[in-house]
Amino acid sequence: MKFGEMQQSARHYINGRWETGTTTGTSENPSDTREVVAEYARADRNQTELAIRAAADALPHWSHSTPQRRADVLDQIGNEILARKDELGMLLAREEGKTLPEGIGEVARAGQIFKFFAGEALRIPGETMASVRPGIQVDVTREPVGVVGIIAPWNFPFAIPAWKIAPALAYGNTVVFKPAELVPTCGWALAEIISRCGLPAGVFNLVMGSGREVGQTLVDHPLVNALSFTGSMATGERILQSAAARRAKVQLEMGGKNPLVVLADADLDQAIECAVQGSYFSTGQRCTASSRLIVEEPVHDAFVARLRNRLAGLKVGHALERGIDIGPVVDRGQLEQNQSYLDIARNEGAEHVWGGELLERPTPGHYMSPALFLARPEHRVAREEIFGPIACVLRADDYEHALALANDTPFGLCAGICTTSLKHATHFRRHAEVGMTMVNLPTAGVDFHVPFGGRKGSSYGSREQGRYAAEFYTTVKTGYVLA
Ligand code: TXE
Repeated sequence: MKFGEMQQSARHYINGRWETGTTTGTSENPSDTREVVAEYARADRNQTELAIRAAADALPHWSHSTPQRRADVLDQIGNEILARKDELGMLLAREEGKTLPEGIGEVARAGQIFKFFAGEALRIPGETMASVRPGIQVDVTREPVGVVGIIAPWNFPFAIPAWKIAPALAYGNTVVFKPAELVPTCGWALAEIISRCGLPAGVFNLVMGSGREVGQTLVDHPLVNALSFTGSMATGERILQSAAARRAKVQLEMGGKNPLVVLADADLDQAIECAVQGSYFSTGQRCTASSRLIVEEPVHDAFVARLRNRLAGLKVGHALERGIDIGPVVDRGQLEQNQSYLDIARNEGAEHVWGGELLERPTPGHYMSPALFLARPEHRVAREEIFGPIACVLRADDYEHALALANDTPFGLCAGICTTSLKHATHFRRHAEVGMTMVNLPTAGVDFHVPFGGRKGSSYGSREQGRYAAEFYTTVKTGYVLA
């Protein structure tokens, strides 16, 4: 099957069968809103419950499957994703609006994640220890946590589901996966590959539909043992409360308002590239985007002038057009939210430097030019996650002031610094209150084999990705034997 170019008809995958929904929806191409990417099935509460029961029924068998079996399945999924990265990348670009190279890159990353966890399935850790009592042996083993509900956002419709589904299956759990409503076809394409890799019925299930109905059913259902969510802070908070009330295990990845500090001794060309890539690529729709550029006084004006020139040269257009730097905003709602922040910024007194206009292109889409403001730390544009191609520059008196500004946020996902000073880079790495730091690199753009996640309002629960994912997708058992 080729998913890249045609209109698709996406169905749920429940208990090993493809099912129509109780209703249908359509997903559209944000680069050309006349184009329907797919007609997709939407589930209600009952249909979601069927998927949850299927996952619960499949658990005893799958949780005792051999590591080799799980490794083979995950490796096969990873191989197929990698072999079809161009076609799937095109589907991603059509449905989410990333540029084609970004889409292909994301799909390749999803494939690598499955292959990484194929290896991890063979390396499930355990410990043996000497007991403090005579004649006793102690060991600590890891077991699957159970049925995992996976609730994904729209901004990485292949990579984020991959980094949740792959470890869930690797460690012997069963899955009910709900993609975001804006990108059901990407979720379905992933499910279509997973459906052909030899998993027993019910081990992996896909249900599409609204957060309020499908998502909330997953959150509230007593058979769902663990919930992995990526999305907005408001939804994450709600999920946390419901999950805690019934003591389900929960892991939340939410927003960011990531700082990129530029010190006076930085290589300014490099700093500008870090800012452009980190703040504006993928249309700024990344939780790791550097939406706060904190620039030390001596280079402030030169940095702003050069960044402005660079922004003026960026090409915004149809995600599949060759040579485009920035695709459209994902949908009308997000575009309106972005535009409202431009008004908020101006009304609060932030100085507009560049961009933010709605753009006309040959195809009707949600296009806007990248925007830059000079802001003060108290401005909302410098405090709230906007999730669009909008960044602000904050002026810092010196390094200490820059660090204080970097940490002055309710978020704590990622922080970057551009400097040639080892002393400042080292200090920053130690004192940035975040889960990930970058030196002379954009804040966005991470490896797939090491932990991903943050502190403060950005994340809750144990880390995703790398071998640290075992923390969430397994539960520990301590065994004592009289020897
Ligand atoms: O997120 P939601 P949305 C931020 C970003 C964006 C805003 C809104 O600022 O503008 O969130 O995006 C499901 N129970 N981020 O509306 O609502 C929902 O269906 C269970 C940042 O897309 O949080 C979707 O599958 N699930 C973020 C997922 O939750 C529910 C990435 C995320 O949707 C639910 C995305 C409920 N009650 C958005 N309500 C990042 N930082 O990466 C919704 N959902």
